[in-house]
Amino acid sequence: MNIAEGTNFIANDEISIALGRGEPVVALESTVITHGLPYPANLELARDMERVIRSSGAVPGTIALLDGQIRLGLAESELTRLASEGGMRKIGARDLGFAVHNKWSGGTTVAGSIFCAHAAGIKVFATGGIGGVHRGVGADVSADLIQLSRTPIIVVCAGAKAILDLPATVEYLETHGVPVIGYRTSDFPAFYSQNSGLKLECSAESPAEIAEIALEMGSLGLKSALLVVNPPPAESALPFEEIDAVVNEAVEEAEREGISGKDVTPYLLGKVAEKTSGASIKVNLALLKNNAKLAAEISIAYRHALKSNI
Ligand code: PSU
Ligand code: MN
Repeated sequence: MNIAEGTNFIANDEISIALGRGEPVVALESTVITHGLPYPANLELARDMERVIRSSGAVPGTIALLDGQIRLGLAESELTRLASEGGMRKIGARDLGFAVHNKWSGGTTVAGSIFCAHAAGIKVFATGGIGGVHRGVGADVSADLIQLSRTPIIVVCAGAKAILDLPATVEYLETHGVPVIGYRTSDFPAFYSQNSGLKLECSAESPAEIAEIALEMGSLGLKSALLVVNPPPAESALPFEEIDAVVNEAVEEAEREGISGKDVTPYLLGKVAEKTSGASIKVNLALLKNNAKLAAEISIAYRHALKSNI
């Protein structure tokens, strides 16, 4: 761990031991639990993701704030609290100082979580979709993108949601030097849909290949994340055109109601779920588990690659 003793950053025993022994650990965010999905789907999901990671042979580490402590690895009762209690904050990397100082509880975003995961020495992180460049003029840009550009960690996601401006998001990643690699695809996935029509330059066929690329980046001293985009499972994916129309309506409603800042993403996610009568939530759950599994496989491959490189 690169974290000073006696700070408000606490890893549970299972994770401390696994990290100490060099065993595979997969970090998970928690804004998807506090702000991304309704109760009880959020709790079911948090448990399922942890279960999938364990059954694939890695240790799951959900990151969240509980009463001002940054926690890595949560007990069942703590996951339940996060999923069901009101007043949970949405915490990005810049909020960590306030959150500890003011004893907040809440979910950490991709930006907040990868900062913590990297500080703890974790190499692989899984989420559903990353934040990105929002649609419209004077666009709101998620801090996830900036944090990805300065955190050396493998991030597994299903691309970004069509609530965002996807071409601008992909462009931003390029400008800021974040490599994007398609897992068995050459198309940037759009979270609910397998394809966005945006082409990728790189793809990988196996977790081992991804692990080797990340090691290569590390030995070169590159400081950015490696963003692995994993399309949602075919059985639950929705057609891009269908979801795009729903999103357009949601974006217009958000503008009309004057929603801004960190409330935009949760508002749009809620509207899309409402308008697809839950179909969006079904894809969301399926792809999160799919990403957790791939992340676990990559974390195992990374450990193998590391050993064979010594
Ligand atoms: N996108 C999703 N679901 C989510 C989020 C994003 O499809 O739950 C959450 C993630 O935690 C992400 C955060 O890091 O929202 C981004 O928020 P913002 O756009 O305010 O940066
Ligand atoms: Mn924002």
